[in-house]
Amino acid sequence: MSFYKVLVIGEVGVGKTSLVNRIVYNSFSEKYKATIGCEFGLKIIEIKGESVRIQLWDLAGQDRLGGISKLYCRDANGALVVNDVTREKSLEQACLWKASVDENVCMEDGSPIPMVLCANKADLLTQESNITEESIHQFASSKKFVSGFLCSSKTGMNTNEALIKLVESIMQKSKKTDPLADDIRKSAARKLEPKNHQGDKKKGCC
Ligand SMILES: Nc1nc2c(ncn2[C@@H]2O[C@H](COP(=O)(O)OP(=O)(O)OP(=O)(O)O)[C@@H](O)[C@H]2O)c(=O)[nH]1
Ligand SMILES: [Mg+2]
Repeated sequence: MSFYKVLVIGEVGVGKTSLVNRIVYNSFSEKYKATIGCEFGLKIIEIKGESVRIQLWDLAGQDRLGGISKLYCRDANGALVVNDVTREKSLEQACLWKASVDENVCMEDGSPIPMVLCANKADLLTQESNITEESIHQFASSKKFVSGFLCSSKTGMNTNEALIKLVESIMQKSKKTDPLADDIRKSAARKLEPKNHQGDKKKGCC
């Protein structure tokens, strides 16, 4: 079983914790409780016949001001960059988060780690809005994200799709750049085996 570390990043209140809770527990709460430091979620998914263990690092949105910590980025295999479609400048801010990760971590060959844009809170879009699945997809490609999804942590729209797309890209890229790393990840995943949980979210600071 492979093991990947995925960062979940974006501005305060865009819905990062909600996205992780939707992915891990298939649940949603309207209540807002700011994340302090970092929380963790664990999700196992099956991709192309292979079980993949994904550790989601849900970072506090308020932390970008001082630059995303190198410590959080260390050994990250990919990131879900979340923005809130109801906020102006939210897409630009997502790009700043991406740039901040790019400054701190890269693949073995120096290329950027894969990141997927999650344009969240799609359930709040009005009929008049010009934000569409296509416009998000195009914006994401133009800014060098692997892909972009219009999604909703509230309804579950495209949340799993975004994660699967990211993990597929991580798998593809890591096999190309570092075939040995796959064995290391598999051995790391085996060490986590005894827990035997499908979903497990812990609070903590690293
Ligand atoms: N309508 C709607 N509300 C959402 C959605 N996702 C999150 N919210 C709400 O937005 C608020 C903030 O969500 P969080 O998931 O805590 O945001 P966060 O990005 O983790 O915030 P920080 O931890 O402070 O960085 C909460 O009240 C959520 O219920 C969504 O897809 N649709
Ligand atoms: Mg949070």
